[in-house]
Amino acid sequence: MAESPANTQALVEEIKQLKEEQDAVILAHYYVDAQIQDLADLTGDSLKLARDAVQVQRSTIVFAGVHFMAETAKILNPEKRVLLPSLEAGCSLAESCTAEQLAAKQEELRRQGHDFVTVTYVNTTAEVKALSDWVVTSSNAVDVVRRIDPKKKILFVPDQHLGRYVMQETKREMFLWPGSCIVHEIFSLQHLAKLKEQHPNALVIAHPECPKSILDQADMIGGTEKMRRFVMSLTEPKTILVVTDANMIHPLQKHAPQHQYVPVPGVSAETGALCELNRCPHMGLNTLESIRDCLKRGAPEIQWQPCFEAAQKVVVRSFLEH
Ligand code: CIZ
Repeated sequence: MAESPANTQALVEEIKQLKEEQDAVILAHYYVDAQIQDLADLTGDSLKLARDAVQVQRSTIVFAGVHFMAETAKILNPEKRVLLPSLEAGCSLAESCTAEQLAAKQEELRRQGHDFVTVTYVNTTAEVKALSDWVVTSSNAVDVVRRIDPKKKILFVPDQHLGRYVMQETKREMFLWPGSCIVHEIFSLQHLAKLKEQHPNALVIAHPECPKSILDQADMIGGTEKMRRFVMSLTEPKTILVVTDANMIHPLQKHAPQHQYVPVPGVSAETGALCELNRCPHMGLNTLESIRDCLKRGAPEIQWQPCFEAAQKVVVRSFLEH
């Protein structure tokens, strides 16, 4: 049941107080609930939040996002306490590529005589990052790939759609891993076509984790930070059809209120049911209550793991030095 406004306000005040007592900051991804984004000290996509995390002065970071994001914050800040409101907040992409599977693929390509580098999307575990040459996000993947020695082949893991988009933009051949995001995979081409008919002057902005059939309909393709900057750059009011997690509409609306935003629905692959607001269930585990509880208990905490050391070298090179 939804909280009453008075209860919500009391919860927000309690979190603010706990944040002071615990010397904490809250970092929130654009895909979490609007109330949490408004309460956070910093919001952004995973690249911006990873870079923000290294500037944090306080001793505790509460990461309102998913596991790989909090893990990346810990990798970059070993001395800080990093809390994640729910350890269950995972990612279908991270699950699709284990370290064992990646090591086996790399071994197979080496045996076949390929000279390649491994470019890994940030939506992966630290163990997978530790086996990689570069870690990329949807914000910097094209730039990073453009700088890779053209004589090298590229193994891109685990998002096949982002990989295909990067291949198209950079004209680099890649071996693609067959992973995909459960949110971006299910946007309905049919509903997008209907919305385009209803709003003939609308612009379509789509995330590169979407399949090619959707990206072919887009006026602008980009990660969430690029979307935010794009809508801010348009002074004339527009209708914008948004093809990413529906919670992204909140920062778009906040930073560029001159436009009308329309979420494109998804269709469940299993049941065929329509999701008017297509949102990541893992991000949905971040609630005001779970943030309050994790600040109160000082848990769940991301603990340093031996593989973080190797992952740190790759993440620092990719996010902070590149
Ligand atoms: O990079 C991120 O934060 C993700 C998962 C999406 C985006 O484009 O912001």
